Amino acid sequence: MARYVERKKSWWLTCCSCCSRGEDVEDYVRGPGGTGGRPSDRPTDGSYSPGGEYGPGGEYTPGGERIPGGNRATGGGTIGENHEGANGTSEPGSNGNLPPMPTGNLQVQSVDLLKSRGGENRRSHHTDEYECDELIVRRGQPFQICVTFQRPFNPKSDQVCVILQLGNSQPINVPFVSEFDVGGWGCQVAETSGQNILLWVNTSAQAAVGKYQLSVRSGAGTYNDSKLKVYILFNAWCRTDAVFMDNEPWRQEYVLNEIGRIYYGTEHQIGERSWNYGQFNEGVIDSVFYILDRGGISPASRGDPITVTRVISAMVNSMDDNGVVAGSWSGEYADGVNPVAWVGSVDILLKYHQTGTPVKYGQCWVFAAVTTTVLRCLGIPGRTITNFASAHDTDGNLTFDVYFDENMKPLEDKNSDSVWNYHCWNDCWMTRPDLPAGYSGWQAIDATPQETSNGIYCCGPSPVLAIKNGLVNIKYDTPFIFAEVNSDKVFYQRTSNGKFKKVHVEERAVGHCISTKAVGSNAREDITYLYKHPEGSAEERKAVQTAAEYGGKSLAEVDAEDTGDISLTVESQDGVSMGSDINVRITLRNGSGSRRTVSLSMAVAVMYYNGVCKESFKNEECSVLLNPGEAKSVGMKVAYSEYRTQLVDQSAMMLTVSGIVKESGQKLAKQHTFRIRTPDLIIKVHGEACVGQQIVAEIIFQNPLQTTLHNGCFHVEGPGLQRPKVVQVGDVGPLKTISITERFTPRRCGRRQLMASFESNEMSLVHGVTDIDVQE
Ligand SMILES: [Ca+2]
Ligand SMILES: [Ca+2]
Ligand SMILES: [Ca+2]
Repeated sequence: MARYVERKKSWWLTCCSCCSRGEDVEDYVRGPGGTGGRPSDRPTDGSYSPGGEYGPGGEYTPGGERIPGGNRATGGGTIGENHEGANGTSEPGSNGNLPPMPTGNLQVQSVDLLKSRGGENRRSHHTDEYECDELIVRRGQPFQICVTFQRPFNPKSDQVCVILQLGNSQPINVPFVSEFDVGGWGCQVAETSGQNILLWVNTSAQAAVGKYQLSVRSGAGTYNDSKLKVYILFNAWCRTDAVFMDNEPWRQEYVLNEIGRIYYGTEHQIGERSWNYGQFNEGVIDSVFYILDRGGISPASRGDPITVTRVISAMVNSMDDNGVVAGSWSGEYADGVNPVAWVGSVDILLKYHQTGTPVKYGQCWVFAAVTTTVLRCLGIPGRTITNFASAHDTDGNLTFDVYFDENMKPLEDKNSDSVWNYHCWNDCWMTRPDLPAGYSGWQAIDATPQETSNGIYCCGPSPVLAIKNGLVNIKYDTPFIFAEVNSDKVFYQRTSNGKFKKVHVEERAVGHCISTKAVGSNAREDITYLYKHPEGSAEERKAVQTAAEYGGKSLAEVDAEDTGDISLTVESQDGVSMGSDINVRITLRNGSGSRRTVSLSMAVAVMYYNGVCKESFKNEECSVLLNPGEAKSVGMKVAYSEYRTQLVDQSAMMLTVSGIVKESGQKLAKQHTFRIRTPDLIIKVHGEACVGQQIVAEIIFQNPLQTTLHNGCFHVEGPGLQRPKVVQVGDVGPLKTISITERFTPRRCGRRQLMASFESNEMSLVHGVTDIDVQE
């Protein structure tokens, strides 16, 4: 008995304001034979059947009992007004001693959202992987709920109405419909069984995404319970959803895959690492909704992926809005986490949700990877992409500009444009009803704070096709992304009157090997063709020309000086391991029929991956004499002892070669970047992995250097396996091997990946990953 008293009490306390006066509700006498009403009594064959395929023996009689327009009872008054309180018979306390009311106004006793992770609702909505016990559904697709009343439901005379409300926005009264309108709000009775009814509830394919409160109105009033939460997400499986993606393997990858590969390095030495997006990890979905709240998106805009992704690109960086990740390129990360040490997004998102303050620190791949997590968690197909030799056009003229003095020495204070060795951003998939036809599909968004758009640090969505064709008038922020992938590199020399003249244009310097993880495998997929026409093609020149015209600057004005008869190429060894010397070779070719003398300057500087160089630490000059038609190479060695104290985060260096040909006055200029390779971690798993059973993994690192690495630590995590964890190991001696042993208990079955990284004061960017097959 006490159980029912308790339930009745909570029922009234959360009911509509007219009833919830806070008085205790005493007795609540269960009726004779009242064993029904438990959710377990519901039919179990409730397969996904939009359009009203009712279960066997369904008493549902189409026709009479639907509620046209949603919330209006046919009897005249609204259902909400028709509760018994109006007659004084169900005032709290007033009916306590009455017997049950088999014929009274229909009163909801309980609502079961059928939300279990392995249940039909969550499996058919592809939400069963979320480590969250709420009902999570994708919009535009029906789900079932079971409603239990105090007496049998009479389809001929009873009405019920499902109400969904997002925050304080206008509640949605889900109308009863005879057939589900594809992608429209609607409700149908699937089955009745004694006091239970099984309802199909269909949400609009334009519904705002978020945490809704569900309530049910019946003849006796509205049943509210704060526990009745429904999380509604975007739906790539629904044809009428703006993020619909008509390809199951793509959806598996771009919505459901929790693990990604992120590419970095240089176009010649592409590195790759695994990343735990972890969009299904416990707490992540709430963090993501928190981000939307912090981003201040109105409920009306929360259904629009254009607005939502633009706000995500703003909120993932901390600029303007105290968003998720604080960027730093300083090399000093002591008061946070070194950007290269993160192994996944989960830690970052959970920390942000807990503290409400930006998490330190990130660089482009961290911003992009967290963005992918947010996109996939919300159900928007998304991927992380890497562009090599990515220009950052700081003055909006759509060219990457490099300035030299009269002697062809770089003018670092004037060179504000830069080329990042690589830069990461995101593609996300949606229709673009706001643009002329043809721009639906992949859209680029970039969450790394680089340049403001309408006054805030956000970027995109910009249709990838518009970027490809140089249509920089197509919103949003297409000029910026166009410049990243296809700006011309223009070299200027200061003349004696202090003005600059163009001395060289490289049309192919920017935007190479645009990469993303392939669908269904760990291979690298080259998607450069989506972002630009082939270098050297007429279409590519047309795109650059088009962009320049929209940018108000015709390339016709840009006449490079005659390129001359001496050519210059630079090669460096591929993938030199940390600790080894590096050999660079500069080759000059004389294409003329005369002798040529070239004065050459070479400068090597350590660079941050964003293209910003430290002051050069090695400079050489020489003079090269070339006979007609002759080619000559000049070698340059950069010893480990020279670079070891110089290196910053990503172990990259830039060689700038410039020169003047004595006889012709021709200017030569070339910038070449190269990268030092760091070692990999080895991960060994001991024993068979089963859900709920502890297993052991050994993670091994060998110091390749003759020097001690200080303040070493490992980051370890894997979705469904191991929550993010940091293990401090202190100093690692010269050439020493260390290992750590991690014990963890897999939470989910299937193929999982365990990832680890190692960082120290002297060396970071050390990663490892291994597959683990987890049995049920
Ligand atoms: Ca921001
Ligand atoms: Ca520029
Ligand atoms: Ca180009």
